[in-house]
Amino acid sequence: MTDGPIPAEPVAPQPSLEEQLDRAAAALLEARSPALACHINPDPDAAGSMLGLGHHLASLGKAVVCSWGNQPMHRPSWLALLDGDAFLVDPAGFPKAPEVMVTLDTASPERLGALTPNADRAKELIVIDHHRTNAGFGSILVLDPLASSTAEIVFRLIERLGGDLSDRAAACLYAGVITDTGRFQYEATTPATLRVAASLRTHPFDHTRMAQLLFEDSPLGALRLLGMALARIVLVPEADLIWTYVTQPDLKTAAVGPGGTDDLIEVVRRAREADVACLLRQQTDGRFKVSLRSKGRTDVGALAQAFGGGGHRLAAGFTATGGLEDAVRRIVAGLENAAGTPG
Ligand SMILES: [Mn+2]
Repeated sequence: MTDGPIPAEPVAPQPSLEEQLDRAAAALLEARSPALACHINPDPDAAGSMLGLGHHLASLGKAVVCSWGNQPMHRPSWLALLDGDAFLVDPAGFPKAPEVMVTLDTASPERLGALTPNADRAKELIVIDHHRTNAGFGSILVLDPLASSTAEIVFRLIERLGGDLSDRAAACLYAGVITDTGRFQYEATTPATLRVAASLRTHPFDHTRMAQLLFEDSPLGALRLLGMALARIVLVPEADLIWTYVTQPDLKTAAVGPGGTDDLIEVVRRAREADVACLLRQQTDGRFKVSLRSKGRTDVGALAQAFGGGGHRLAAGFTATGGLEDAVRRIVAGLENAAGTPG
């Protein structure tokens, strides 16, 4: 039975989204010192939606703190674009029991890492997210699985909060939107997304420099590592899959640090011959972190969920526990089963 077809989960729009946005805005307008957190190892949507909201709340006179639950916090090079030094604190400096806490782009409390207990103790917990896998938590849930990015939802929240959007807040949200839409390429990019982006772009931040720092700022080692991963790429036609991997020794050879493997999947997924691209990256504990991408025919979100992970329909991931070969075997079996399922 465990090898049976993976059911596709219906994506239901939140019927009370507008109401929840209103409730979130009201709670934030009441709050004196809102505490904002995003998921561990933040991407630009996580950090950008957090700091964008942070800048705006600060401009409304709030004492804002922002953090994420990695210890130590590694600050990616693009973080400087978001200008958040005034609010960013280590998890240890984050309020233990915030009056009002907001989580951004965080699909489950566990994704808060070291800040999970703080969320448990928060009096009001506002959850702003667009992950379909978010089962719902917090006291005010602003979940829109159809939104391109959490930043797009924050833009709508800021409209309700009132006040002028600052250039800094606009830059933060724009970083989130362009990253999570793959520069307006992915399925979730709607006319509404483009209108939000157009509105953000009326602010005079340097979007060209932002795009360079977000998408074209690879250290040489990351390109060497890409070369290794591409050299060993495998096509599995019966599963409509192309896959490759990188190991910890590869990272040493290429002198690549944390985050240096984040863009590899974006190149692997370009292969014409397969719908699904898979990259397995060995972590320091030996386990492989699996990234999955589909061009549209496969629900890799459902596949990742079946393996204890999560994500979106066309972009998802999980952590494999049984080693490289076992993981690939299970992915191939899962894809072959899914292909045999009508619809
Ligand atoms: Mn996101």
